[in-house]
Order: sequence, then structure tokens, then C-alpha cells
Amino acid sequence: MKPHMSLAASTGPGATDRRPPGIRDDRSEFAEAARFYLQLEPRQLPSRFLYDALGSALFDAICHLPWYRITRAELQLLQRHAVAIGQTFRQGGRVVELGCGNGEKLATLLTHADARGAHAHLIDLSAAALGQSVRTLGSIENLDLRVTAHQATYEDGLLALPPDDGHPTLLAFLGSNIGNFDPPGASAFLGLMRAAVRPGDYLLLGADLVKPERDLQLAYDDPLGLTAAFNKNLLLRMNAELAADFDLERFAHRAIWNRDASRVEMHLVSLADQEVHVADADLRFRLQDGETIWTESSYKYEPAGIRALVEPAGFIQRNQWIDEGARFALTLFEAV
Ligand code: AVJ
Repeated sequence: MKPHMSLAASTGPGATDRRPPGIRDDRSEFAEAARFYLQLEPRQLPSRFLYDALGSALFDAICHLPWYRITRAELQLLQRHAVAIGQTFRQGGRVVELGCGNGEKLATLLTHADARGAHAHLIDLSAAALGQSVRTLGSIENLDLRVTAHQATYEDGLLALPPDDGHPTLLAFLGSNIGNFDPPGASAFLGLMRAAVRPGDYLLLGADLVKPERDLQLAYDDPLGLTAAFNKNLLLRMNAELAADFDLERFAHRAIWNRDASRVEMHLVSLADQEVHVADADLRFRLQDGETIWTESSYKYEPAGIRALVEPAGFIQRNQWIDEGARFALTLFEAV
């Protein structure tokens, strides 16, 4: 099977992932993806492979950096506007979060909204993330919450949601995770989310906004080097899991603001002419000095661009809250 071959029209680490349902994020899937994406021009790797245990811990640390403001800005918006957002799943409704991470965002929302009797559905690929989220939500007192964890890709998790039994649903896609999709991928994914809900249900989307280039450089190439470690961990991971022989000393982290595409790109730059071998992907290739492996795109939006991206998928915008300091937007849509 060649599950990635349909990607030809759409490339980059944020390209639409069209793996058939049921393919798990295991080692052979990593090997297959490495084999396919590392041979593309330009060479690349899908950004979801950044999140093994160490990568997830590094990302959590990045969220504490003064230069990476997304997480704190979003938590503050969720807290401030929780009551308004909570109207969307009033009286025993459901909140479905895609990519729950450590559960802190949903916990903040539910703590400050009137969420008694709500049913939270968490969808994440990482068992560790789900476990942590379930614990975090379980520690909220006096809420009488029901929590269901779905260890699955976003797509499979959405397809596996039980019928809503007449309860209103809020889908939450936070943290600017939407920014990892290229525009066609984002539109396709919004269509999947729309298909999982009914008219009158809601979507809450967190998205990072365009801001001065120096701010983006500091956020994605921080002076402490955590983002560099987060990126280079992909090489470490291929060495450990795919019997690759990347020499980490001969790669550097680079963040590029691609203004035309409105995205920050993370790359791993080869610091020499070198040959690498990824044994378990049955792959050997040469990298030239300065050649890069593109590992992530983080699209940045204008406030009106968020609406223009989401509404064609079958939603209308009901509210948008912006943190002007961090330039981050939380936008609430209703399915129509
Ligand atoms: C978790 C995908 C939203 O793109 O800002 C952080 C990941 N990459 N630093 C982002 C990330 C580099 C993050 N997302």
C-alpha cells in the first residue's frame, strides 16, 4: 500500500494527511513517512512526528518561554470569555477537544464556564497526553464532568464520536494547531469537523495572528534553544526508532518567516555535504551543505482571514476575541 501517494498535489509538512483510517502512528508508519517525505523536493518530514515523549515535553517547556506567547494568551482569553463560550454547550452538552495536549486549556474553560454535567471528549494520538488530560480534568471539583478519551488521529476520533443524543456540541481546536495545515489541508479538515456536528453546534478555533517578524523569530528560534532542541529531536528520534545515523552536530535549527505564504517554517539545515542512512526506512541520501529538511509550517492569520477560511466549510462567525499584545485570536463559529 502507498498511503501517501495521493499527496502529490499538496506538499509541505502541513499537507493534508490522507492516510486511510486505521493506520496507526507506529514505527512502521514513521518509517514509511520518513522514506516518502525525505525523498521529496524539498526534503521534509510531517510535523506530527515532533511529538514523541521528549518532543511533547519540549513543547510544554516552549509554552513557558517569554517569547512563545500563544499558550498563555489563549488561556487568558479562555478564562475571560468562558461564560460566553460555555453557552454553546449549556445543560449537559458536549465539548470535543481535538489535540488536548496536557488538558490545561479545556480545564481552564470548564472551570470558568457553567459546565456542570458536561461531557468532555478528548481526541489525541498520544496516550500520555490523554492520561494527563483525564487527570487534570478529573481534579476539577464540583463539576460532575464526564470525560471520554479517544486515542486516535483527529480524523478517526471525529468519525468515532458517539451520536449527540440531542445535546449541543462545541468542537474545540485550540493552540493554533490549525496553523500546521496548509490552506487546502485546513479547508479539508474544517470540512471534516463540520461533518461531525449538526447545525446549531459550535466550533471554537484558536489561531495565531501575523505579527512583526522579530517577534516570530524569537518565538520560533528562541535564545534558550528549546525550539532548536524540539526540532533536532526529530533526528534523535529517527536515530533511535529507525536506526538512522544523523550526526546532530552537523545540523542546525532554522526558523524562516515566509511572508508570501504567511507561515513560519522550521527547517533542519545540513552544515556539511554529508550522506545519511535511515536503515529501517531503507533509505540512503546525500545532503548538500546548506540543504534543509523542512519539518513544520505554522501559518499565521489576519483576523478576517480566519473567518474567510472557516465560513466556506459551513460555519458562520459568532464572536472573535483577540489578545492584542500577543496577537492571538479565539474565534467562535456556529455550524449552519
Ligand atoms: C503546537 C503546532 C501550535 O506551530 O506554534 C512551537 C508547535 N513549533 N514551536 C506552533 C511549535 C515550534 C506549535 N503548535
